[in-house]
Amino acid sequence: IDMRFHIMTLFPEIFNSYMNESIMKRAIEKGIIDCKVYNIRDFSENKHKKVDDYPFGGGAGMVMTPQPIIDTYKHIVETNKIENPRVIYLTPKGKVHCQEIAKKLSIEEDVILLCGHYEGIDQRVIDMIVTDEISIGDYVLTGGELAALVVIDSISRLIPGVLGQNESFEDESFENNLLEYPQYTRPRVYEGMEVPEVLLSGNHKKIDEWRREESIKITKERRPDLLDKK
Ligand code: 6GU
Repeated sequence: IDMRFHIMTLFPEIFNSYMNESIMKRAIEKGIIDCKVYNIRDFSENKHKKVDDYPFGGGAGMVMTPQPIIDTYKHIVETNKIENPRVIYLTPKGKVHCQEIAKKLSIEEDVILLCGHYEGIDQRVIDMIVTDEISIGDYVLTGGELAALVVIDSISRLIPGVLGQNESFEDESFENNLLEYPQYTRPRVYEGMEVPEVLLSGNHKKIDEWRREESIKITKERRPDLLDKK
């Protein structure tokens, strides 16, 4: 197994359908990746299995308490014999996720993802175990679960063998800070709309040139910030 994901969450069911479908399912069956989900509530020592409490200093909402989270973390590290794991806390306060971060994480053996809920988690958890705080964009979600799935997906598809021969990631959007060129398939004419002539020419040098020009054009229009990064 090349990569093991360990997800800490209060809503473990969210991950089931995703992990049992399509490319992720295939990668798990092939033994390239593994994904374990841990319910933080199972580790609560409170008699009512409580996992949150009021914020000191007052304010709206609830804060996740340290004990169940830290005990879940210890369980993960001990049962899987992990040494210095990356622990990613999904939060809108985090660094905005991108292809470069996905690439860096794809060389790890174990990645622990911590999904927050309510108004967040006690800062001491972050200070004790969190190595990276990641956001998936400038909007607010109800919890970190969808963000964890986005991060897991973006990492998984970079691990050799996860994508098939025909799903290469080498010349697509963001790998070269360019948006993708337009794609066409059969039929050659649909509702009177034709496929660009150059794509039918068989001249691969011309086709590559056309695609590169189209990529630059669309990137200039939609994401000029990417061109500055190049
Ligand atoms: Cl990682 N969590 C939440 N709750 N909202 C978000 C987010 C994460 N990233 C963007 N919005």
